[in-house]
Amino acid sequence: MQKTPKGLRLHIGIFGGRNVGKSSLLNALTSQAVAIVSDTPGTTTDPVEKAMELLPLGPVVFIDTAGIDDMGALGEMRIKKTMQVFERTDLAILVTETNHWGEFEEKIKNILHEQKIPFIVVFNKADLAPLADDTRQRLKTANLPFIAISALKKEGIEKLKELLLQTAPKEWFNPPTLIGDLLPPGELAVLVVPIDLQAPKGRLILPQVQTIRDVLDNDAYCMVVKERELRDALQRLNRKPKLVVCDSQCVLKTVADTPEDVWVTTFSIVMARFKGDLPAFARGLKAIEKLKPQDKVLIAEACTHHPLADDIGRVKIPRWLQQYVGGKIHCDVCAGRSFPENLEEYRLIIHCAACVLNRREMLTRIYKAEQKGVPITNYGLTISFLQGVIHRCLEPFPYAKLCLENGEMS
Ligand SMILES: Nc1nc2c(ncn2[C@@H]2O[C@H](COP(=O)(O)OP(=O)(O)OP(=O)(O)O)[C@@H](O)[C@H]2O)c(=O)[nH]1
Ligand SMILES: [Mg+2]
Repeated sequence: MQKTPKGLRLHIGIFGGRNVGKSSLLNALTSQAVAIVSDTPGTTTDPVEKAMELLPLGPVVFIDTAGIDDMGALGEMRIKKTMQVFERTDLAILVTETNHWGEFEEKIKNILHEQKIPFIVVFNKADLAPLADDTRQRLKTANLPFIAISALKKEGIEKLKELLLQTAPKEWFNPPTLIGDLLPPGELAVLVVPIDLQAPKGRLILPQVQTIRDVLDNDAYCMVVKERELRDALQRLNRKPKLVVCDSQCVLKTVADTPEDVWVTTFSIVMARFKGDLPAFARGLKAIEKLKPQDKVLIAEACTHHPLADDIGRVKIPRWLQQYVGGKIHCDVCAGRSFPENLEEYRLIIHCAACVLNRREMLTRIYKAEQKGVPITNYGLTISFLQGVIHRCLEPFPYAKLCLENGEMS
């Protein structure tokens, strides 16, 4: 099974003294009984790892560790293993019991500071006692993000996830490449850019420009053509390109004109991976199959452009959806920075390419949709799906393809 490589997952280490509830917290975060919990201190001996998709962070792996205050010979070995976990931790959770801050907490804090690992202090077992003012004050003075939760009662878990998002290393939100990883140095990509009414005069749009820049940054090269010239341009080449990337609106023709053994995808799909969560969007497509006449769909547009007569979000997608469903679909449009609160009213959210949003903002929108249990996808994926070519377009992204086929979660 194709999964997100471990190296591409954000590693979240859970550290703390024995019996503070680290394993209970792992289970609460993953909603699964992953780790053994007991009131005997020293229950966890070896680190326990659980990979999952944690929206809005995307693919993560949690690592539950043995209590670092463990004593005796066996304890020393455990401490050693726990110490090794720090080395692969991108983001840490320091767990302690409410209002307790002792020698071991101080020790872990120092290790995390030394290794420059961002972390959150979690005061667990808040059901037993509220967090005292002087504890709050102390943490604030030390400038440490903290939260009081109850792993047992599953209280504060959602807030903790939000705090994880805020504390995650910034680089995590800036994936380095659009298509560079699909295109080894020296390889060719063909970019298909239709020049229609919606194309801005005298320039290309941001995803096209970003893709060209990304190709150059990766020491590959590209050819830019309009959809009508693609077939002829491909015939002139003495070597097949590695990849063809097209505008979603000409995906059908591009797929037809590209040899079977050459990858075809769309700028929307590339941007969905770059800006959002491609597997989540691929899963969201399954909701289209279940749409019924009179269902409500939210069309979410991040920028506020003046709608044209044949606007993609307002006219074309609603029209194609209705043809697919065979009846009326109520499409509401939200534009700009505001994202409505009443998401639960919708069967599906179809988002634009999010050129003007950053990755964190887009991931937060996906997270909000997920919290309300509403599937979300984007314009380009929807178009490729409705045109029947989505499987071909997801070939370069096997995990997302699996999500479309199986609704694979992690
Ligand atoms: N009241 C209360 N008890 C909790 C909470 N979280 C965990 N516990 C209890 O604390 C005990 C220890 O929980 P674990 O999750 O095993 O703690 P741990 O930190 O993994 O312990 P070691 O693996 O031994 O280091 C168990 O009896 C849990 O039921 C909580 O939020 N509130
Ligand atoms: Mg444990």
